Amino acid sequence: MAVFEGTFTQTEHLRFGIVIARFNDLVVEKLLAGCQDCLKRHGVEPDGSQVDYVWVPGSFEVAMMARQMAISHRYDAVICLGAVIRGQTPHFDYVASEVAKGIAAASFQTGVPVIFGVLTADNMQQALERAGIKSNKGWEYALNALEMASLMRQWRTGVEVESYSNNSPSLPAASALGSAAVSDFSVAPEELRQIASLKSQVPSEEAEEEHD
Ligand code: INI
Repeated sequence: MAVFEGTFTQTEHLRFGIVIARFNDLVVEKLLAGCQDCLKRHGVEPDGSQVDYVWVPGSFEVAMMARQMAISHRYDAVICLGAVIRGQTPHFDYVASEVAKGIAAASFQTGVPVIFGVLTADNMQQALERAGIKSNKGWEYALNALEMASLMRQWRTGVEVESYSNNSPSLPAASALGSAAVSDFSVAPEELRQIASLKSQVPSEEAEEEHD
């Protein structure tokens, strides 16, 4: 039996990207502060090399940027921060629905955890209550990112160990190597380089035939 579960303690090698929407800045800056506080308390220095920040105009733009960051494979998790507050027009519904769909797609398509840290609220009071007055959702979003980042590292390591142990003690199965294509966004560039290097060590069928 194998159990995969994220931890919150081994954070020194984790990298995070944070996308922040400027719209409703009063709320979003508090979410960001909560997020940074949580990272710091778990050993990730918010002003250090483990965290990058990208600012966008509003929540509508968040998902596109989050996807770019995820595709870059520089980050173990991407955190999206924004606040969508209901107004007098249907604009709220369009923005809220598009950002939710976009963030889910970015995560699903890339295999990188993309945390949905966009608050939706009926009014400013409700939003502020969730951004520091009662609790700070930004703190929770960072916690979710830490857990998912750690889980994905474990998952990748576990899968690699499995493909090694099922076959030759020194080389993974050729079928396992062949399954990782360059177009597969769930494989990090570093892993692809390792796979390419391992592939070059596996004798090709033609080369083996020549020796027969
Ligand atoms: N952007 C938000 O982040 N929150 C909102 O509540 C909001 N509303 O309601 O208008 C909002 N609109 C801007 C939108 O995200 C885009 O930046 C804009 O439409 C340009 O594409």
